[in-house]
Amino acid sequence: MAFLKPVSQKYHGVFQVGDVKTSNRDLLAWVEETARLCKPDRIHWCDGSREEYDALCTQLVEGGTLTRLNEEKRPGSFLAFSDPRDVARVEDRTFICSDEEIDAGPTNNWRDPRGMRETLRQLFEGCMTGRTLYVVPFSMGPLGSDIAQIGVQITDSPYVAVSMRIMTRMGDGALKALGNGDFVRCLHSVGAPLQADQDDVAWPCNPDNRYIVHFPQDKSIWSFGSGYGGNALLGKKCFALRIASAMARDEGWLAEHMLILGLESPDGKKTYVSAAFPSACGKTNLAMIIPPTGFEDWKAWTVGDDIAWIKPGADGRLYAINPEAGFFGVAPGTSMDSNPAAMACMDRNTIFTNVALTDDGDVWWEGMTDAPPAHLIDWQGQDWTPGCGRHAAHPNARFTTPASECPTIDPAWDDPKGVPISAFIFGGRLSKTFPLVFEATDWQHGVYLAATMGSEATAAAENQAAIRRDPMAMLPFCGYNMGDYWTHWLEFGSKLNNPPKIFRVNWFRKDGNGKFIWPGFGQNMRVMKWVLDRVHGSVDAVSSTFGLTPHYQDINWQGLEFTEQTFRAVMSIDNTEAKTEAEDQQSFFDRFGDHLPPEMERQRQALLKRAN
Ligand code: O2Y
Ligand code: MN
Repeated sequence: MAFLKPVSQKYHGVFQVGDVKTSNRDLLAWVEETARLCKPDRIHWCDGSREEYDALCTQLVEGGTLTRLNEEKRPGSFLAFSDPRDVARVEDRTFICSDEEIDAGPTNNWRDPRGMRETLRQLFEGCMTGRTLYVVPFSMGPLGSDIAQIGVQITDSPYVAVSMRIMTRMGDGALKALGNGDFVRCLHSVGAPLQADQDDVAWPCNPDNRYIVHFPQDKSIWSFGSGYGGNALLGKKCFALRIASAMARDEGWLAEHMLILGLESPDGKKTYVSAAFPSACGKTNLAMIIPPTGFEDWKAWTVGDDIAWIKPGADGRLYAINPEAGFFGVAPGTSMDSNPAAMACMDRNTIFTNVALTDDGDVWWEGMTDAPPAHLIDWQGQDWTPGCGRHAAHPNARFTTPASECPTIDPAWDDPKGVPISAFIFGGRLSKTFPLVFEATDWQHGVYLAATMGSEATAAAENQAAIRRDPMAMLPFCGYNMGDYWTHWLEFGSKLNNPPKIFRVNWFRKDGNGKFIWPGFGQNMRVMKWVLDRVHGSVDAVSSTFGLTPHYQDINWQGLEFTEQTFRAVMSIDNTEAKTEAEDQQSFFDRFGDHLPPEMERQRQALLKRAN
């Protein structure tokens, strides 16, 4: 099995650093082919060891990409400032290259695979000159899990290599799990070759020439020009959602943009749920929820904060794994009040990106404390004082931290079997129309509720709140036609004997004065408890226009003053608004033409009928 090359031996014209511990011919051939195309100065096969991580971090500190934080305040932690032009995922530069445009669907940017391959070949030609090509083998999911998949990322960014060690099971273990098997090819370059004697910059990238490209048919990803987050850590959105959703359709499972949460009752019974929310709906807060007063003997356990891979088990239940091994969370707004577990995750061994640096070598961001420090270095490296009119941290600033550091991490989070899922929850951010919580009457109705969810966006023209649909929170992440994805959900559920119940929640309902009615955060546990009671059949529900809703007395109000009248306000349904909603859904459905499953329109007509 061992295919060993001694340190610093020449390997097809470039220096090979370290051992190659695989005999996987496809992998060796792909690395060779890529090295010929990208022309790096060196190749380094990542083994995933702590020593390698430390050495790469030291190299990044010496090169100016990372700043080592105060060892007493944040042991083992670093701060990176990105190029100000490279701060987030670039959806308009994200492409799905299926043979037929219709297979990408109306919600993706499609490009012809042949033309795109040619474009990419030209871009990647010589793009790693002067740099090291890192070969990063990784497992999405626990090593040896039937639900896990292996990927290999080739990158010229050491920042990406160290981040991949936090976010995935990276290195020798993944290579061993791969053996001679198949893997997802993830090719990444910051797109900034270095000419002889050219000094590097702290955050190399190529913002004018970014391409985040997916080829679902041959399970490969090519990413060029960005070193940031979802554009560059290819195991996350590119593989675990866009490529995996297409794999899941072909193989009969689900790859979803969902957190996984375990809720343990005082008698020790644990029930797992999986939940999808569009951005800015408090997904990480729910993944790490702290049960409030009135739930003293309850425990909440985090399995995952962003992505779930879900397969039917031999017992007919659905089992989910978190394919990731770390959290890549938004820092601004995270505080000891909003999410103490996330704060504890960041106590050590964390790489921060685009937050501010304090004078004593720690980090700060908006919302972390009530009062800001008197002086900071902001995310663009400039002096910052309160009231200077600029953000100290970029609004999309991130922390990258191992899941194992999380105080609420579930003991089964790394279990190769996964955890059994009893309910799916879908949420949006909507100030009106939708109640705090309601349950689908059956699987098909639940798929319709998930497909039509969304958040409010202000339509500039009319200054009116319109719903920006984000089906299953997968709009930017589904690797194929969203209409076919709904068909897959419908067929998937129809094969299950006892499918999980499906719920919609809305933490963001407002009153007549524009104030949020529901307190949110830890108080969401009260809604989750009702969800569990419905799953276990211990309470009945009331039929409504949108679905099944709770009785006031079936929610545990201990420790929260929330009158029946206020409950009625947060649960109220106006049939005129419901009718407007059903009518508004039509233009969204129309976009999918004959790829819209007829069941979706049947459900919409049924809603119209109930609203009338
Ligand atoms: O901005 C990025 O590059 C990352 S976006 C992201 C990161 C972690 C979890 N979710 C998301 C998302 O956009 O859903
Ligand atoms: Mn996400």
